[in-house]
Amino acid sequence: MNTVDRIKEMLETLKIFSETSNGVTRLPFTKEAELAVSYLKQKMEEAGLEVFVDASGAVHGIRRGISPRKIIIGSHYDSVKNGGAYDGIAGVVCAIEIARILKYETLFYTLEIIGFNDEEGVRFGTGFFSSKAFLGEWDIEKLKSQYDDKNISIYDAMKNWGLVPEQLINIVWQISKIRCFMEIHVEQGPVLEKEGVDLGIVNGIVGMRRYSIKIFGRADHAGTTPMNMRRDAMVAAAKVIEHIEMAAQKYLGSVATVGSCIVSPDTVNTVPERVEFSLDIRSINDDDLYAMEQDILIYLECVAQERNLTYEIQTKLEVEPAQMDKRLRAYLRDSILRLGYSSVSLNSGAGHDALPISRKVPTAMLFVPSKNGRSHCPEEYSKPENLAKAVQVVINTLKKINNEEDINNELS
Ligand code: HGY
Ligand code: MN
Ligand code: MN
Repeated sequence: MNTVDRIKEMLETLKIFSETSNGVTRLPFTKEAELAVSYLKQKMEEAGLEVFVDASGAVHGIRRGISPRKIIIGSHYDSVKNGGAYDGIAGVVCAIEIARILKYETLFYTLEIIGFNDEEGVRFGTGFFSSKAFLGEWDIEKLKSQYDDKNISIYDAMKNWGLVPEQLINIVWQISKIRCFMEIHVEQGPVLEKEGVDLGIVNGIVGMRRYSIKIFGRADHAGTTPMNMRRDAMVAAAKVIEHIEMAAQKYLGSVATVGSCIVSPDTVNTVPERVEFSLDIRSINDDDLYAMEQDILIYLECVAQERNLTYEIQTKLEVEPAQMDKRLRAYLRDSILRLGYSSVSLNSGAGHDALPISRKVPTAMLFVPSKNGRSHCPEEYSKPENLAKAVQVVINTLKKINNEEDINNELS
């Protein structure tokens, strides 16, 4: 069996671990996640790695090198709801394949493969759970303040899954012990396919901010309440959501999405008293991110005052835009050229574990083309042949890093 076949087989198997048959739904701290983790553990062991699951639910495979300093390669194993079979998990599978190919090679750096947990943030509206845990950005109070739609906190979901939230503190990375982090990921957009290239080298990743916005009005009879006497939370939310689209269009390259919306009492003949909706805004430019946020919040305040409504905003996620490591990008480009593959450099409109990690660790991302640019849907697809090319490029890059001049100085 070759690399392409093994990637195909692992992805075909992993997509079974899903709550839904229409696309993949594998949310954190669920049965599906547990099945995926045990399969990943088995594949990591077959690749000759020492395997463990950490307090965040991330699964690790380690190959000790001459030095305890490590090179980490990985991506996330969770998915969105009714998502695709490649987002995140394809990067984990490629990382395992890299370890398998290098099974009998002793490298200078220790190689660590990681399947990150809850990068998407779909269940609790947050995001980058494991990667933020490695950076020491969670505390017990935060874990207890974020809830899913069944009112289960991250803290309780972790405990129900057999984890000990208090042990998150023990998995915080010693940054000096890490040489770099690399992530292979499907592009999730149309650029690479349109350019007709094999791979994409990521320059920068957009900054992201996520909020939960609740608007409170008053429930009234839909038939007897005159239009000028209503405090209709739904009409207000509709006006704000339309303004959100307009605000995003002002800042070229920025985007804003309202992906979920809950109305109550949610009945056909009652004026809505409460609307809760999500807001996800992104830009490669941090100033635009801030300007968009202010633009939207000021408009929300105006609508609330005009219509005698109240509102609450909870910030769920805030990550600045990031540039990938120059030297690693050069290594990737050199490996691609020597292998005779084609590539372009591009920014990522999608968030990745590489985004928070790159703030503290030299980080690089390698993209693989997405068919029709589609992602976060059952139609998501990337060719295993291109994933195999990414594996080869990262292996060659790993070897370059392991033969860097300062290592030779260290060894001499
Ligand atoms: O939302 C994103 O961009 C990523 O899929 N987590
Ligand atoms: Mn992803
Ligand atoms: Mn995603």
